[in-house]
Amino acid sequence: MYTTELQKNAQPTAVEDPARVAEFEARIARDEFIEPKDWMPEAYRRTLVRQMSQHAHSEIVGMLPEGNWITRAPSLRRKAVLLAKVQDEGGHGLYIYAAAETLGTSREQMVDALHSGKAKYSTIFNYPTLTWADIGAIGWLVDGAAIMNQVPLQRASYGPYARAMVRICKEESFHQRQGFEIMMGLAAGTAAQKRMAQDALNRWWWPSLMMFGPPDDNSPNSAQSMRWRIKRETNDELRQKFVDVTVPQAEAIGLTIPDPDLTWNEARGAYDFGAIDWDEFYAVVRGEGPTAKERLKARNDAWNEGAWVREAATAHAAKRARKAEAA
Ligand code: BYC
Repeated sequence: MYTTELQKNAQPTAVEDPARVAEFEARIARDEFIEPKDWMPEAYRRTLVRQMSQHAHSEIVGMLPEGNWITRAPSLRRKAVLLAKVQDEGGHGLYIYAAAETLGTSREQMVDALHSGKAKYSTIFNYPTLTWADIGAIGWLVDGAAIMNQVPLQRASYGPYARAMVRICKEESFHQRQGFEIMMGLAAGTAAQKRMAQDALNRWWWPSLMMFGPPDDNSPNSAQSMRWRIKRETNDELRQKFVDVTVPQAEAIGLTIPDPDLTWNEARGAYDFGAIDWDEFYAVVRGEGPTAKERLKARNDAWNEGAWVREAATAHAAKRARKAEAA
């Protein structure tokens, strides 16, 4: 389970024309966007399909933990905001699937890989949302981490991916603020509300740090993706930036980051933080996360229950095409 079949099943790379490879490398060095019809090395194409399909799956699976709270949001305003946010995530998934399709892998192939459990999606969405404060913590921390990772992706070398990220980042920034606003309200509320906010922070903090991926010295894809300018900053660099931005936000609303080793390092101008439990990370990547089975079942059920809509839309399109031909 959880191997990247789309990448691993790809045909072995044929010997590529060195002149074309050199021209491609030169375009990357000039910071030009690579577009769908441009020549590109097969390994570059495979890396993009791998990362982009995982990214799209994360957006779609990521709708589930928050979708779980739409009917239980504490006010009409909160319900409207959460509904809009969850819809945005669905839209993000669709932009990224569409961008990934320009690389020659069909949406059906990508979605099949998700539904059969072969594809990866972000570890963070395999944790449960137990209280309303979790919705605040997801917006604040998970969307906050996502923005940190996605801002540099706006300059990824593949044009359709980079352009999809521009709109996504704008929407994510609204998501982050709505989450922080929920946490701010709870932290300034009754003692029980403040405890609920702190409990959510305690449970989401470490998984949020894991979202950035393994440490740089154990990240097999980073070096090549940095050379190709798909990734512009490493997993550890982005994780550090996230910690540095988020700690003062927690302090501002009177919550405590659950890390006794967290200290400001004057010399580095950054926070030192405690050790991440990488065993937990790899277990969740292997599909052993607390809600992994539930998430996969929910996606498969949604797909199966929506079959009639796809069939009706296809039949309608065929009817319109026949009418247009006859006219
Ligand atoms: N979870 O060599 P590495 C959102 C895998 S959704 C699972 O560092 P890379 C939102 C990695 O795939 C937005 N797997 O890889 C939605 C690789 O395995 P494969 C989520 C992970 O690609 C709803 C292996 O570990 N954001 O914002 O250079 C509600 C080695 O890693 C994870 C994205 O998807 C993980 N956390 O770097 C709220 C960002 N980390 O593929 C919010 C797009 C690593 O070789 N993706 N792995 O079998 C990326 O930026 C990069 O792919 C990563 C990993 C930084 C995640």
